[in-house]
Amino acid sequence: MAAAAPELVWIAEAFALPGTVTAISPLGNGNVNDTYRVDTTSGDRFVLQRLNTQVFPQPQLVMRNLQVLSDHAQQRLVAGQRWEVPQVIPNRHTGEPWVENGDQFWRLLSFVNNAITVDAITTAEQAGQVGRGLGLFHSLISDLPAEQLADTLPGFHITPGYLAAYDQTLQSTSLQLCDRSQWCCAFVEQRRTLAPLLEQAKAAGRLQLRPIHGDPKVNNVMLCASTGIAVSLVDLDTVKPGLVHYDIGDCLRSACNRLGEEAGDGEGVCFDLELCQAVLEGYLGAARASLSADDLDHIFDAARLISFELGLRFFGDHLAGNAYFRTSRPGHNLDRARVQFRLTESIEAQEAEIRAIVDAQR
Ligand code: GN1
Ligand code: MG
Repeated sequence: MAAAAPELVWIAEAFALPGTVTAISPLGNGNVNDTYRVDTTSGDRFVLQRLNTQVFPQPQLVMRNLQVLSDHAQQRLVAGQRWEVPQVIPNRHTGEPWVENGDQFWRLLSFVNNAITVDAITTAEQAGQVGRGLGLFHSLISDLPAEQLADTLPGFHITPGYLAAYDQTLQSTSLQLCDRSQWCCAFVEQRRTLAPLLEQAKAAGRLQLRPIHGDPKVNNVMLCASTGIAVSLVDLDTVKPGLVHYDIGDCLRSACNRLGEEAGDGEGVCFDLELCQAVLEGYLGAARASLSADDLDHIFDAARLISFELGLRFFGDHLAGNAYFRTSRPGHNLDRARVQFRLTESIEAQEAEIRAIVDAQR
């Protein structure tokens, strides 16, 4: 057995695994949950995750959504189509889809075999597959009644809420703001009026609530290791009713930034139009039928707003002492914020070109 913390082995084996555990190793680069790969004597692999219950205070609801989604998608999948929805492995003692250990909440999911993820896109083909993956996911869940899904994270992607929280933090912080932070403050001030854009379009009836993924950044799309095609969208904690624009914006902001989210303090970050075109072709090729003219009109706004929003969330968390996003060095969330703000600037500077790419797909 490779070295694995005995506590982790105990937790993994509390689930109804075939065989016993042979190895447990950290998996992926999530900012919120803890994720491990579990290997077993049966040869099957699994994904073990500790949910961050500060972020998801009702983890049972997260698991119920996952079950609803997975049941629905299984019925909708066409025979022969390679698309995988992670399956939940039950607790071997209680049958529940989780194991609790003190105040820790754990789950075990099936592993998507022969598939990879990338933290930053390098080719237009990958970008096209990431877009197609999101489009397939949206079309699979488009007829899942939104009311069957619980809201696992109230306020998620409601930009005015993040702005209000940021204002409060800024008022109460005793941090001496460095030049780089002051640049971020000025950046937010200049874009304050953007914040309610998507929420206003929703209130005006131009955009409708639908089931969404909530977090479809590039490294949550799994690509077949042999063919490169998208085969799964993982990290389903934030599946809930929302605007597909949150997803489209999140997919674009992460896929069209070749330097990735961890690009130092943002120097050189830009929004790549070739990748944008590929993402949208892939996405619309799979999901075009469910989008209205109003939906298409708001794609540019979505890309700009979700980049800005994530920058605001990172910056707010930096000011608040890094309570939400996991960090690995001082100033990490400030750097991440500046990456997203540089990306926002680049999106703004290319508004006409981005709108033209959308218009060419109508
Ligand atoms: C968080 O945990 P992870 O890395 O999948 C966050 C997303 C952000 C993302 C940025 C529940 O996702 O909203 O876009 O970091 N998830 C939550 O990397 O807040
Ligand atoms: Mg996530």
